Amino acid sequence: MSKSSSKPVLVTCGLPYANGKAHIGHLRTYVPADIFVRSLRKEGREVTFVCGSDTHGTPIVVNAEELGITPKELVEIYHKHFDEIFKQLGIYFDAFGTTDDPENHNRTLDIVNRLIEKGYVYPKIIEIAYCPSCNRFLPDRYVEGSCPHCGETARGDECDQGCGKHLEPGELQNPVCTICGGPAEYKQQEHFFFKLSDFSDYLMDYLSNDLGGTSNARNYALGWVKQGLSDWCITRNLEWGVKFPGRDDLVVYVWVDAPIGYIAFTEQWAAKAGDSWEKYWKNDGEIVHFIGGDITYHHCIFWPAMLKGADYSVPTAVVASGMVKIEEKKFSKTRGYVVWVGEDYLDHGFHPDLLRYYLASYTSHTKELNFSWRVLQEKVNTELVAVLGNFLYRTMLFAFKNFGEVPAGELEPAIKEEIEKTLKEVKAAMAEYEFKRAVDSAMALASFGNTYFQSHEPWSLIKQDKAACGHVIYNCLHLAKALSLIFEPVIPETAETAWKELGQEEDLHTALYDEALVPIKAGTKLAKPQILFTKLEDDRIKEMEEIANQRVKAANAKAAGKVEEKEPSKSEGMGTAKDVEEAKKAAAEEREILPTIEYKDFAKLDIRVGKVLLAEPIKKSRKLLRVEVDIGEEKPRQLVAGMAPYYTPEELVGKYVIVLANLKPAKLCGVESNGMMLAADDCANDIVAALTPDKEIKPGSRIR
Ligand code: B3M
Ligand code: ZN
Repeated sequence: MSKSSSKPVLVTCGLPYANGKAHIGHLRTYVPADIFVRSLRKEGREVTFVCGSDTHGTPIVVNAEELGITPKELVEIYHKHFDEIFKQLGIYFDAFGTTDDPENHNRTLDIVNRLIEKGYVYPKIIEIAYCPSCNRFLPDRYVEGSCPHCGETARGDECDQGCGKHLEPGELQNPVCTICGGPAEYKQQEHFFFKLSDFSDYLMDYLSNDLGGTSNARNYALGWVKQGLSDWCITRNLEWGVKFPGRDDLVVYVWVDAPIGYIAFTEQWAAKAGDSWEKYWKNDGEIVHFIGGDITYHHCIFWPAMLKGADYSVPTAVVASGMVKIEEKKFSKTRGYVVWVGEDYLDHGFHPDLLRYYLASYTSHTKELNFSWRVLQEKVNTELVAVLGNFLYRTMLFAFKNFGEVPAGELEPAIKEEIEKTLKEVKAAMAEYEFKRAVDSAMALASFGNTYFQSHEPWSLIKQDKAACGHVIYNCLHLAKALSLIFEPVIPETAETAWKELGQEEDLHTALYDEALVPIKAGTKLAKPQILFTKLEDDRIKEMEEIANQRVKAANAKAAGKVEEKEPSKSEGMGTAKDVEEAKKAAAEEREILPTIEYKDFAKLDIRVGKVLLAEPIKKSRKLLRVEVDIGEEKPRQLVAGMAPYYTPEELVGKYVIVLANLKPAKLCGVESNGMMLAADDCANDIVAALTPDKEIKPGSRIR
């Protein structure tokens, strides 16, 4: 990012596959990108921020097929999901489209046609895996076999369990069809290749001299170019996707049309805003891509070569994040090391700003980030609560109680200097994508504020010299205003609360950093402050750790082939490409009848008819209801049921339901559940139906 430039900047984020729910790993791209965008806007730069759902490719087709829905239906579900999650986290894109939108089909065709015209695309007969019993070609994940490089089990397009190499069609050995499990054979087929090898010299120069961003991305990419680039097969035998020009039986490979989405979404924004997309993609506006480190190859090799070949502008910077670990374990959905943004975080009432702060300040952007509930607790309690929250709250409370408005005073030069220094550090750090450094220097300003407040003892000063006290508080309030501005990119919602309590009328989100140097106005009315951050108590953290442990246990049990407790979450789709296998397994399990059991096993279950007496939402959760059920005992039973998305409390009250009465009690969202209300669950369609007896029957009657 060139510091002195005043060019407009387009910022994009790697497109989430519309194939699974958002987890904390995803946010490592989106939160820092949003912070970066907000910060640039605070510097007065013109910024456009776009993203969208990646909707094509075999994983999505395979997953939809397994779930018995169309790819279009599947991607609609997850597109909506991501759109909502982003908004809840305060991440607002200027456009959030999908790669199946007409703009993207058209732009992809334009680029592919241009590459064809310029001689960069050629046909070649290659060997493609074909399944004689399914009678179809097997692109990418439809075929498994052994890796020609390392011998490990691999998928059609990637040696996912071994050496990690990208595999071209036809390279995989001993191919097996993943649909029927039968042996596949290689058949000759015409496909189309992009002459990537023609771009070696260009890329070498571009990566060494022009591309900005983080050095990890550049260095990896340079290494690959030095090893030599091979041409790239850009077509697939699929129906779902962008048709290759002139060929009804082929679509372009998903990694062709996915990055082109960045252009299509810019077009969507431009159409809405009455602006031009060409200022980024045809002229010299800056283009900054935020991505996960694992898709560097696509963004630093394939993508600039395609753009260059088709006469579009190439990216100015690629910012690649490090990996995310969960409780020091490698992220893995099959092994249970995953934290879902919705049900594990937001639904439990944790504030989005806490997570934003964590992701920005845990470590440098290119390093590995560990998410741990304990660390979250510690960072919140010792940094947000004890330093920033403490300064803002004590300042505003003192000012509100003793003055009710901003008292008269003058901004001390030392305070102004400290703010100037912080601003300079924050801007410099942001320009280098060093978000942790930026947040740390902002926090140092809050610390400075605490020291200033403490050492001036306004609580004694007020008794001796109200004017002198007013002056100190004036400076503290000014610092509070500066802190709201400087922290806005990281914790936008909380910063806005503080800003409003300070009586500031301008929109904080469009206010510039420079406003932090404009002395706060004496006489501005102050609002009664609220506590901005509250301590995360042990029991909340323990509850989350318990959920995490249960998930890992369930995953282990599943892996060991034991009969496992059903996980509460539904249709756990696949976040990244790697997880298609899981999706298939989950879908298969859904259909599969479990092994036969003895009657004595069934007899262990105490299942009874219950009548719902009361149902009410649980505050901290969007899924859970607290329910009281009469099951023929003296007192009604309290249950916690994940029914909120499917039933209103009113619909449940009075209903006869079926309850597993001897399930070990468990606490969910702090509420004890003494049993389980049984329901039928159609995961694929997200329909849940409570079981109910066919006629009215006495509560407590047994099911056998
Ligand atoms: N949909 C997600 C990933 O591999 C993939 C990104 C596309 S960016 C153009 O991380
Ligand atoms: Zn391999």
